[in-house]
Amino acid sequence: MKQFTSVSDVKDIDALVNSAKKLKADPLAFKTLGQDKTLVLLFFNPSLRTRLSTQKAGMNLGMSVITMNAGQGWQLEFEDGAVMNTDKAEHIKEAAAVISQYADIIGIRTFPSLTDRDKDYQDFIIHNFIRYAAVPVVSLESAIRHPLQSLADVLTIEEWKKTEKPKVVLSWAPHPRTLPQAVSNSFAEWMMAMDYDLTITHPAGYDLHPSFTQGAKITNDQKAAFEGADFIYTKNWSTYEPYGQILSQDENWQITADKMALTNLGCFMHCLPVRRNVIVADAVIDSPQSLVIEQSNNRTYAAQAVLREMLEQRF
Ligand code: SN0
Repeated sequence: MKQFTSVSDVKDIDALVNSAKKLKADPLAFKTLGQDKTLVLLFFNPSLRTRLSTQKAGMNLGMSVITMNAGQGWQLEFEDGAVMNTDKAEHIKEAAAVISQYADIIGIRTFPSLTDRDKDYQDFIIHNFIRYAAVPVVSLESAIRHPLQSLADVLTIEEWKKTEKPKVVLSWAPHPRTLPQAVSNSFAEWMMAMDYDLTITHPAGYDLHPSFTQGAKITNDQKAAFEGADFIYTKNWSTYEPYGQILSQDENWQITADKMALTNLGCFMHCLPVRRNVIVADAVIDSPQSLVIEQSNNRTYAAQAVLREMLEQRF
């Protein structure tokens, strides 16, 4: 695997999920695989789980890990042929090539602008890193996808599902800020790749880009969507069309115990961080049906499975 930015970078999803399962059972089974190798993690945006779980994953494989908050020093230039006489001090061509001198694998987190849809949906920053880096690149959440989160979510569903093809519902819920579509886009494409029964529910105007949701059932009726569900995956996102807007803050979309009662004793999932009593009621996130901490735990093994593949050069 030369890059990990989306489910389409994965040749054999079942093998990757199985590898993550095995690493969870025995996290130090490959503790010398990454000896004398360096993982450099660059964060252009804040992170708690991704930062710590990916570091832990690298450490479990015996790698040295360097983590850096990027974007707080000088700004990078990404445009080809730019005349660099403004505020951008270094071009991505040099930056990615230089980091490749120190790193055997590079991880990058970068949020979308939510103002320039074309640039965001080209996944401009991560693809420029891939273009100019000499080593494999892992997405730690890009402008439009969060594949390590989705792999951890698949692992969690595989562990908790009661039927071969569970009914999974991705439900929008309200949030006070304008958030990316990345987690939801990625979740939808990984659910389809796993061939689960996926329903997406959101208020009118919140359709995700169809390239991520093709094949899913889509409804504006949240309660109907919840009927018989095995998993409720909740996430807020801002609109795709018009881009990056908040059209609704309707608290009737919050995940409550009444709504969970419509499900097939369904589990509650969220990638975190979550706004309690805005996105989800305390009674739901604090219930035994809530898998949020287990999802976070599985982030380590998702990252470890991906790093393992890269270290073994299986691409
Ligand atoms: C990010 C997102 O993509 O929605 C990261 C999720 C893994 N979430 C937030 O930025 C939430 C911040 C907030 O103010 O609640």
